Amino acid sequence: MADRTRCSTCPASAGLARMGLDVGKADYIIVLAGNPNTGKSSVFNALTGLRQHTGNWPGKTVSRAEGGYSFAGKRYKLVDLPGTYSLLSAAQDEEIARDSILFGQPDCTVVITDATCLERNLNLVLQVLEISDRVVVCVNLIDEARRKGLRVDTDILAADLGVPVVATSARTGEGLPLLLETIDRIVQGEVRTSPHHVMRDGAFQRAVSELVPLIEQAVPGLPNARWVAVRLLDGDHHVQQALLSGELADIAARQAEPGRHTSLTISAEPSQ
Ligand SMILES: Nc1nc2c(ncn2[C@@H]2O[C@H](COP(=O)(O)OP(=O)(O)OP(=O)(O)O)[C@@H](O)[C@H]2O)c(=O)[nH]1
Ligand SMILES: [Mg+2]
Repeated sequence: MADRTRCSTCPASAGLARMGLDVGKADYIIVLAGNPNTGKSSVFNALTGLRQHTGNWPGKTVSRAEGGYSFAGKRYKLVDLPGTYSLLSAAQDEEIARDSILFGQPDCTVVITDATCLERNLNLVLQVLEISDRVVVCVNLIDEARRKGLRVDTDILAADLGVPVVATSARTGEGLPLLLETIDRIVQGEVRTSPHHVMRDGAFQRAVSELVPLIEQAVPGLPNARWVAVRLLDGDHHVQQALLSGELADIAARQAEPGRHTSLTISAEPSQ
């Protein structure tokens, strides 16, 4: 049974109803992305009431899992992804995460980072900022960072990245109410973000602008044609191959298929 109750002692509970597997017709789709072992499934479990497998080693989540919660009168579908180090990775075990982040078109991407090794995690954050402006950076394991004497200034980080940054502990529930509120404000369009983009010169930008319509023509309905254009200009052979072989078109079609995730909820068990 899904846990629809509001736990009065849990700090994450304000306005939150955990809906377990019972997502129904969601108003918004939220994806949890991040490097391996940053607490994505722990955040997922805290918000949905499900029991995705967690543990202190990387690579536990191997397929996407879905669950639901409602907050502030809206129903959210939350997608827990396997960890990925980079959107540029060709590693097969990062494929599901990479394709979902790039082509899944969520209403908001939450990048879960590990506060104790934030710098390493920022690589993926910057890549996600290149492809979406509906992003929240979650600095998780903040309790662990504090224990190690580390301090993260979320205001400065948010100003540098151009998107909201929220410090959380999925273990204690700290920061989760603010995370829910921030996601809500992003999907409602109440927060104007201005994601940090890596500086490229004018000639490069012009080449991107010329390539984008050609890519969109070659692969109709492909989200993030701009990202594909940048990768082609950077000489990425994997992307070039995927475009020429029709693989990109297949990925885009798969991501757009309704109900394509159903089998992947199996790994998630309701908590009660
Ligand atoms: N202290 C502390 N531990 C946490 C927190 N969030 C997660 N953990 C622990 O960190 C480890 C990794 O958490 P997971 O939720 O499995 O991480 P993940 O990102 O889903 O991992 P993969 O699926 O392998 O990529 C587990 O041992 C969690 O109990 C937190 O905020 N504080
Ligand atoms: Mg996981």
